[in-house]
Amino acid sequence: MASALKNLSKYDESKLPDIEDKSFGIVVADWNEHITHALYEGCYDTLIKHGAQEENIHTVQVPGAFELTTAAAMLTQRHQVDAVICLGCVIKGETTHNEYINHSVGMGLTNLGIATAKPFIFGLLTPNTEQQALDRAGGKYGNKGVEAAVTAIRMADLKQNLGKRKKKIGFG
Ligand code: DLZ
Repeated sequence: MASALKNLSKYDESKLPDIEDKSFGIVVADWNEHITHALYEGCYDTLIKHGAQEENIHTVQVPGAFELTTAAAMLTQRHQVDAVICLGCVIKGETTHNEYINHSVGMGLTNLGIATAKPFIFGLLTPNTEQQALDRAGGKYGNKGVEAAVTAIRMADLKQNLGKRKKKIGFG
């Protein structure tokens, strides 16, 4: 198991670009809020740490993970953002609700990204147990909210660099 080997939230901070001029949307689901709000904190703090201005981070809370994609689309209609990060946690239960919600969010964000050529980041935990979620929301495997923020920063930068017509992006 990859995540059993290392804390995936560790990254080389010096390799990330400054994002002072970038805007972000964060959509966070309230279901399992003891998990998702920890993801949000990790995500928000990471954006601020790398230079994002508070006024350029637009946060929206939604009831559950299923609502993430719709709210992400609404947010991009209202605000000019360089990336949208969606955070949620669907814990497997007795029924297969988790499969429907998780697939729907995955496909929804993929479709939004393709349709708008904008990064929509999948920050949805899909654990089998609550403990697995806690381990990834500031626990022994780090915080997936931090990782989602790092991905958003890199993707926002990618879009800007593509506009500069560089020959190679991401190889130094
Ligand atoms: C209904 C439901 C269930 C059973 N479990 C979760 C969950 O673990 N995590 C989550 O984010 N949302 C859950 N929901 C709510 C749905 O995402 C959605 O809010 C409702 O089905 C209404 O569309």
